[in-house]
Amino acid sequence: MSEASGFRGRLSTAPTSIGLWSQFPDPQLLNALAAGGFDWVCVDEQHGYASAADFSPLIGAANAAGVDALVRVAWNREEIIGRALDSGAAGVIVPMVESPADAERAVASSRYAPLGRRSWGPRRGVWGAGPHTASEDNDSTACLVMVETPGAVERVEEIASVPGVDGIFVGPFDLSLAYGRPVDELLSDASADSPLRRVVAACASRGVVAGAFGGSIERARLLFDVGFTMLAVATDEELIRAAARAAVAEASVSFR
Ligand code: 3PY
Ligand code: MG
Repeated sequence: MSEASGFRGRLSTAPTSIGLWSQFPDPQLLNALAAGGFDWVCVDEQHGYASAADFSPLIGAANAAGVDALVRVAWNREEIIGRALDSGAAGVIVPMVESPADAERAVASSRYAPLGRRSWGPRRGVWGAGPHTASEDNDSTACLVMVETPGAVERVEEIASVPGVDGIFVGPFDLSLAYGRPVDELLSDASADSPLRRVVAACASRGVVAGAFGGSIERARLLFDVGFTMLAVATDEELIRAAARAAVAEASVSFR
């Protein structure tokens, strides 16, 4: 692999980055929200409303606003990761990675030979966009693996050491379920041996990015305080619900 470029390069050099988690499969909506100035958006195939047919229009809409688009794929499977990247995603976030072998599978699915076994067949913005080679794609495409189980935390140093893993992305909700601890307690755990601190330390020592899903500014702040630098600070659904509540509250005061 040569120098990191494109999104992968930006991710590795940015001191912090803020992202929007996208649940709705609506390109116009994503374009409007991305234009708010996020560094990246992530289309959530695992728990959002989008499926593979929505990827290209959603990614194109984010890119039209000048924003990189990732896909959190539904599962760690070659054909799902391949379809997301073929659709123009700048990278993938792969859920429920529990071991170095899982991480190696995610990397292999994200990279063309000789670094992996991704199959050639990009769909969007490639044929008309000037030179585009497999090695350029390998250099610019990010692979982030999700740590969201206690077993993964126990092996996070090994997972972060897998060549081609660009970052660890924590799913605090699944992690809190698996530990049987409320999510906000987990996020506020300031002890030296807290699971989140262990993830951040593993990332720092291996030189990979420490990312996490916050879903709100308050939770993103807790994650930032622990040392996470790539933060999903909002979801489209919550932003819209909050804006609707605020509009109704203001209108009610003024007009009811
Ligand atoms: C989690 O918190 O488990 C996530 O996967 C965020 O979507
Ligand atoms: Mg999760």
